[in-house]
Amino acid sequence: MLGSWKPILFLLISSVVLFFPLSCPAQTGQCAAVIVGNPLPDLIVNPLRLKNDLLVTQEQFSATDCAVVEGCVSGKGKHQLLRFTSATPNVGKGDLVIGDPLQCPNLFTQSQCHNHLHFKQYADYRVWTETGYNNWVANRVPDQPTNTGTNATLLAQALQSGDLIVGRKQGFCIIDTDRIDPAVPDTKKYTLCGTNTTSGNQGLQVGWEDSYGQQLDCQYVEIDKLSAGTYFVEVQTNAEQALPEADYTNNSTAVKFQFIPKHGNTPAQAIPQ
Ligand SMILES: [Ca+2]
Ligand SMILES: [Zn+2]
Repeated sequence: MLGSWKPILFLLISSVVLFFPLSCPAQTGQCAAVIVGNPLPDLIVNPLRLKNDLLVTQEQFSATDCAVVEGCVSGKGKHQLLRFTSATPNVGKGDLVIGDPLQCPNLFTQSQCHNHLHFKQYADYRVWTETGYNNWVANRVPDQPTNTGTNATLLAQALQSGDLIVGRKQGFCIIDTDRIDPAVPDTKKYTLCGTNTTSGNQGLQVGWEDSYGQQLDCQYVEIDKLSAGTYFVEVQTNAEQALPEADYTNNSTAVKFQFIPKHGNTPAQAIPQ
């Protein structure tokens, strides 16, 4: 009896071996290593989340607050902050696989204050004058990293001239937060940030976004001395191209806003244009 099952069993196994890789989404290897032949992820910044969640706050910091220790604000005391949400969808054809950040010292640094690892190059936050932003968009090289060549020079010049009012990097844990493509399965795969001593499992599935809400620590830029006027807030993900992507030219999003400083009892406002 068993003998007659053998050919069927063989067919079954060989078809599983042959076809499973095709039905399973291709992805990067651990620590975002490129697997030759596999489609790459493609990160973008969600423009609506950035636009909808702009908020100006006044907040008090002590010298031991992680925001001060980590350099999210310039020092202790009261600061005016522009808060916003950064959400980064993966619109590519391959998952971004990172796995346990403890195994990826090339990508992550330990934060003693937060007791977890930060991927420092995940998102750059910038506030620009109108002139400054228009000049940046006209002259930057979108497929090149921001830490070398023309882009690095433009950013340094803009910071010196005051057209780039503030620019800094935000540490991230990269996980599936929200599904944005209804065509992909509604099951999270990468959910665990990990800590400095326990393993995590980070990554970003195709059709999902990693979202950092405006209420979170360090989810802002300091705008203490900003005067009334029109500005741009820009978020660029993977600006230094530390993670492999199919396309680097779509990694930046900006929202134009009118800034109205606090007057009398009316709090300061950032009104998206
Ligand atoms: Ca991209
Ligand atoms: Zn942290």
